[in-house]
Amino acid sequence: MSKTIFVLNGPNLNMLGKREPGIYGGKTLADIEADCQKAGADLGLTVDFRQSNHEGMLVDWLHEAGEKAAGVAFNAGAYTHTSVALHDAIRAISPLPVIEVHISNVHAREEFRHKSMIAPAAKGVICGFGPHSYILALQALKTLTQ
Ligand code: CA2
Repeated sequence: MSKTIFVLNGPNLNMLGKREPGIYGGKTLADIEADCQKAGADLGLTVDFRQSNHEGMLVDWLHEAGEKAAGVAFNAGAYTHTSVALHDAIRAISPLPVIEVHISNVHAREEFRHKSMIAPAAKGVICGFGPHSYILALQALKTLTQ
């Protein structure tokens, strides 16, 4: 049976492709989901792709992943830089591998994006490769869960 990977997306990622294409590119979140579904199928993984603007919903989904998933690719959006709750939720589902994902290179941007609250709890971090960051995370999770 194929393993399930949760791909979780935080606030404002539903706006991708509609605003600020200079930073995040022209793809919509639906385009990125389609790419993840294809890559997941090629890797023999089942992808459960979700987005919420609400921190508590992301906490609930991480807890759900702890019961149902083999790993998580997690773009927490701006909550990356602020959320102790998401840090704690990732630790609460340990040792489930959670990979922090960003479309942009957060280290080449404003100072406030250089700090991640979730990176210390995550298995690893992938950022700066545009939407391909998600595919790299799925490939890493395939290897980690074999
Ligand atoms: O680069 C990433 O993937 C980010 O997680 C994207 C977040 C940002 O807060 C993080 O620092 C880095 C922003 C999500 C998308 O926000 C939009 C804002 C306006 C228009 C379109 C998207």
